[in-house]
Amino acid sequence: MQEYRMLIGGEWVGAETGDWIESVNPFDGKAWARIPRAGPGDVRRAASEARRAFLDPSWSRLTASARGHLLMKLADLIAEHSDQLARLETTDNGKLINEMSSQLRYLPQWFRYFGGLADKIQGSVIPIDKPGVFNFTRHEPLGVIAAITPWNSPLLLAGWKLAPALAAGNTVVWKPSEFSSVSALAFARLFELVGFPRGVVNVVTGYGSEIGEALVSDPAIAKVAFTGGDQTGQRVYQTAASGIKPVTLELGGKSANIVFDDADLDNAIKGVVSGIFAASGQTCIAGSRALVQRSIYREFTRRLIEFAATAKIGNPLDTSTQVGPVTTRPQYDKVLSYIQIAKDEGAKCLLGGQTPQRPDLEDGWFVEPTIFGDVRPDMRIAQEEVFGPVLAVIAFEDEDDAIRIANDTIYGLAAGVWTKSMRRALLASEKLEAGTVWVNTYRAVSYMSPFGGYKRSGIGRESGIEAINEYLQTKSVWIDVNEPVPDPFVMR
Ligand code: TXE
Repeated sequence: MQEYRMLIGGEWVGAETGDWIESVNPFDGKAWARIPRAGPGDVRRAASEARRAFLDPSWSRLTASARGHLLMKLADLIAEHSDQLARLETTDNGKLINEMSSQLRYLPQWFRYFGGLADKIQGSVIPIDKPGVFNFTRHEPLGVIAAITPWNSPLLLAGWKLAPALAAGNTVVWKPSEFSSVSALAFARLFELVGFPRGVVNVVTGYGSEIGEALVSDPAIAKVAFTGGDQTGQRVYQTAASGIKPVTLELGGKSANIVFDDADLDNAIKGVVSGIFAASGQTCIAGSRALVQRSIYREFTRRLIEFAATAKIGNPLDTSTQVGPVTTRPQYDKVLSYIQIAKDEGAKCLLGGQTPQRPDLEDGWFVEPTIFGDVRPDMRIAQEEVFGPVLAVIAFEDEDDAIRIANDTIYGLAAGVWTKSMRRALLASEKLEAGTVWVNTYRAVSYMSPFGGYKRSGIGRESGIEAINEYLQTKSVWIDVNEPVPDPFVMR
């Protein structure tokens, strides 16, 4: 059993209680590593170390260019270690090695992009309407950022927070998911190797239910950047509100892949499959609803089932595997319970709908790629986030109907549109209530493009230039050179 330690104030430590959590491999259900089970005391120490580091001249007096350079060096180191980190992630969360390797090979770009932005954060000189008075703005870091991350793409989603937060000059306490902390603890070594001052990045591991609130409410924490479920996100938001702390929240969705009757069906089928089965449905942007125009509904579902049925289920460390296990036991139970709910509500199970009956998979948390047809938009399977390989197919009549159904959920993270018509593409991209709209593609993300949710899918944006503003605050500076000082009893 491999043992990992937390990084607090530059020291590698266990939990102060001496407790551990066993990390389980979702492929065989066996514990393979252990991580510290931090308590509120560990969190307090990490937050205060991060605050100390924020004020320490080794970080606060570092030039923005030097800060950016550190992030670039970190990017190179991530690239060097990407294979090793990807294997850790796959062993810990069961997602395909192909998927985790490609995420890890892409991750350095976030650190390069925001590293490059570090010394381009500049205020403005305002031609203020008062003679003899100068006014300019400074964009300053907020202080200590609590980065709370989930288990589905542990390092990628952490990078989306850490890269802009550090580029802006903040320090960080990072709490990865209790289900997938190993790669975070391995990754934390890289900050040391690059030469970040101690305490700039701290990693605490433990159960969200035991340390989440202590972290969010700690007075040293200035802001919370969270990715996870919407119920937890709501709690984090409420706790942050009592300290008047800003948040960025990325909370998942029920994204629609809309297939119009003029679409290239081969491409649309690949897009729909990649949206829901590629990561066993465990992505916030999962296209978990396929909205298909009635005139092509039969042909589309027939071909979709044919294609999805060929997906190879197996060991996620095998590069030929296309569908791996579900990451956590609670998630596995949740997915199976939604399959039952869909059946009970009268949706027609067209593919899958159970665990694969194969001896080599029986210890893992596997669910077959599952497709439900005849789904009505008001069914729970069409409204609630399952976060598993379960697709709901819904028929629509025309453009207005498609948009109405697509927008008829509490979420608004992403949407896909499959059409050859430019008019339909533009119309849909304008009317869809979603932070991302893909036309004739799906699951494309980039460090350059803003990502985030409408409605209950979240607050704020990650990636792209504007993401840096999530980690900055503006100060207005006034300099008055007038002599003598005018009437003190009148506003200037
Ligand atoms: O997530 P949680 P869970 C959705 C998905 C899934 C559901 C539940 O639908 O089925 O959420 O998953 C930490 N204060 N997504 O329970 O609880 C926790 O330790 C502060 C969507 O695993 O949201 C972890 O680090 N933090 C999603 C992080 O929150 C707390 C990704 C996320 O865990 C806390 C994952 C608390 N009180 C799940 N309680 C996406 N948007 O991609 C827990 N945490």
